[in-house]
Amino acid sequence: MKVGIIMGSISDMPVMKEAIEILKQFGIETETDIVSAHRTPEKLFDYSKNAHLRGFSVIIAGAGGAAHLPGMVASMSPLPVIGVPVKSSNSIDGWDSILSILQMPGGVPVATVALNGAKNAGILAAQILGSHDKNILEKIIAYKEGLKASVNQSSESLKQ
Ligand code: RP5
Repeated sequence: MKVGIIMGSISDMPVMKEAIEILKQFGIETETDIVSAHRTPEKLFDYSKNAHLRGFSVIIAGAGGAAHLPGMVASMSPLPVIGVPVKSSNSIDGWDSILSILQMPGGVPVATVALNGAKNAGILAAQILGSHDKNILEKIIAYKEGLKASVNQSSESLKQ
């Protein structure tokens, strides 16, 4: 089981590396590549059509601007696709990326996370794998316990 992480440009990497890092923390194998919907359409087609045959279970796709990458992957792949809107320009505050990824037509879902939300994309991918892998599920449970402990610790520190 491995997660495919793709992005439209190397300039998306500072955001997308958070997905790679959190999946590494969960001990989940990833493979990262640059696939541009507009600049490498043949590669997009090949990647989307073959990802499930190459052992991927989930695809995380990040892009900015006219961010058609996640939706186009979802149109051709049977795998769940998680879309990460990347804030790549300041012109309209990332709304271009968000709306391009979020507003998919019925029948072709993309699970869209927050703007620059690559960490959550990684966690969601782990949860999808964890739904049928006990080992990963245990790690997700421990991760959530860690979140709770950290909030409780902050709360306690206010009382001292
Ligand atoms: C999108 O355009 C990429 O996903 C990136 O977010 C944005 C800018 O790409 P570069 O011009 O930096 O290659 O396709």
